[in-house]
Amino acid sequence: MAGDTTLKPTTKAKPKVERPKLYKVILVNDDYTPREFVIMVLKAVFRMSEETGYRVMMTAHKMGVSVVMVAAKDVAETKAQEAVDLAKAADFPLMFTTEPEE
Ligand code: TYC
Repeated sequence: MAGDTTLKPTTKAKPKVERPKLYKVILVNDDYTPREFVIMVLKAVFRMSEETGYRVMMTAHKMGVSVVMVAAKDVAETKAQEAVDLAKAADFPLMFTTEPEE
């Protein structure tokens, strides 16, 4: 019918482009794991060069902790687990943890 207008409800989709939170992998110092072993793990799991591995290891050694990488949650957790598994296999107490970035 003329003049008959049906108004469709307009649903305006709010663009929700929230980036997934990134997670830090953190290397934790201890008194027992040899420095060379820490560097070996950093090179093997995190593809670091000898120089970068040495610097990251020394930061944890001196400061207590050091950020190793920042990645999506699943990647960070998998890498941390791989690194801890290598340490466990060699009977060292070396720890890697993950935490969300602010
Ligand atoms: N503190 C250890 C040592 O003196 C070396 C070490 C460095 C261990 C960093 C863990 O995350 C670490 N042998």
